[in-house]
Amino acid sequence: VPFEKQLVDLLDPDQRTSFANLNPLGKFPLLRDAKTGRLVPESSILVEYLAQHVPGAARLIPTAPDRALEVRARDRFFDLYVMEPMSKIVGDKLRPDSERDPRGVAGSHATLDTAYGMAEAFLEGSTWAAGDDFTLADCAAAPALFYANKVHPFTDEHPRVRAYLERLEQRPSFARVLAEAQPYFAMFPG
Ligand SMILES: N[C@@H](CCC(=O)N[C@@H](CS)C(=O)NCC(=O)O)C(=O)O
Repeated sequence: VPFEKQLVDLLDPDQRTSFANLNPLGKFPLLRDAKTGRLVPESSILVEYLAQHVPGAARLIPTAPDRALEVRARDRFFDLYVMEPMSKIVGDKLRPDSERDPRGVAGSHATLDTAYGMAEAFLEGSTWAAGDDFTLADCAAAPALFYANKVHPFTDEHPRVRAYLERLEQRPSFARVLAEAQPYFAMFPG
């Protein structure tokens, strides 16, 4: 789908205010449909919006209801149980020592252990997160696993998860995201 990318620097007060006028929660990505002016926040909704409104857009949720549920369940799994604990660990690293939350961070590491174990099991015999087709679940998995692996590295117990992330990184769309994000990786706390 053709699109025009607009980078927003939240450290710039004017840009922050303009963006907050469009999306008060201040979260990326935000899609603006140039034809209708409609604003669409939330990545998973944005993917569904494109499938509904743009001919030729990828259908990343299967039409069969049972398969669709499976894909949505995996999308939620990666968003809530990999992305969320990863963000908690990263957020904690960015705080001053006096505001750290060791208990919350330990809980997040434990959640990632459990989630990696679950992913290791469901990836057996599957190329992608919900079977042999690339779906919305893989869009959720890509950034979540990429950053989770940095703050809570995969071990030898997770060969399938590791190989899965490698497949995701080779996918042209995700490879492009990683290439465009390269200038900002230095800001990620090590
Ligand atoms: N549930 C949202 C999460 C979006 C999100 O957390 N975006 C991050 C960047 S990837 C963000 O906007 N961070 C800026 C901030 O929280 O100030 C989605 O899937 O779109």
